[in-house]
Amino acid sequence: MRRPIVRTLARAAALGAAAAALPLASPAPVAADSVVVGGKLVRVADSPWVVALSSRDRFGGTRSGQFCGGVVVGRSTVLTAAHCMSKEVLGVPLRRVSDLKVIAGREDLATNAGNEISVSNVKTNPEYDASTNSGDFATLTLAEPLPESYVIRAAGAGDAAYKPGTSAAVYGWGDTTGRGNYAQSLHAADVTVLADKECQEAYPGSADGTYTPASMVCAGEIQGGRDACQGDSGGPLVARGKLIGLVSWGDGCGRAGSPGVYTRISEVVRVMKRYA
Ligand code: 4AZ
Repeated sequence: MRRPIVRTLARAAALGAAAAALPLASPAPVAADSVVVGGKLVRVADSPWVVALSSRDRFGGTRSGQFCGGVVVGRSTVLTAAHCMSKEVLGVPLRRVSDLKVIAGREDLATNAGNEISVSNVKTNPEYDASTNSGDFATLTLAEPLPESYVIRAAGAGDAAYKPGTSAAVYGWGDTTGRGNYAQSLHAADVTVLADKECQEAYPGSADGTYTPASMVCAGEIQGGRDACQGDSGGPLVARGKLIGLVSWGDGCGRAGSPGVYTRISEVVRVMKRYA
């Protein structure tokens, strides 16, 4: 179904919090190849740049208020998806969310490991277009800096990490089945960077969005399987040890012929320089 991604995410995140309160209620089988459909559990110590965005006021406390992902690109700078800051996701305008936090160093959302850091400023990309999904990023400024060791390098334009066929990994606490089963602990899935032509054929333009090579990159397995899903938005796609994308959109999760679409980081870097 082609539904507005952002509304689905907000509703799903709330449901996820409720489901997590009953961990034994209905343990859905996770297909071996189906995260962050088709993913595996990973240690945040091995990927310290992955962070959770949290608002307990909006999403409840069971999973630390997690509703989106993010990635540390500077000691005080986190990137996420622009759509994560929208009223559709938050349920209220961003200015009404008084407890927005970045959670670093916590793989299990049921614990209080790591750090919760207040966000002192949010800047949504002025070029974000919600109708095509192009330019889907926002920068968060942290009230206190993280250690330098948390920062991941961004892959610039022309970096080999963007080459079709490159192995990449996507990280998040989102839906692991496409049926509203939100992860309690951090997952990652291996996906392949696809050629722009394949992405354009998959998304020539619909209510979901339009694949735009200049500002997007797509990844997955053309036969379906491993993919990002609801709740992973804003989280990192990493290849060759560098950040190449932010989880942005797609038609469902892990469907054959519907790869995950990511905000292209080289474009984020370009736009950030322009507005710096
Ligand atoms: C979402 O709704 C979403 N399969 C994120 C990623 C993908 C689809 C939907 C990619 O936030």
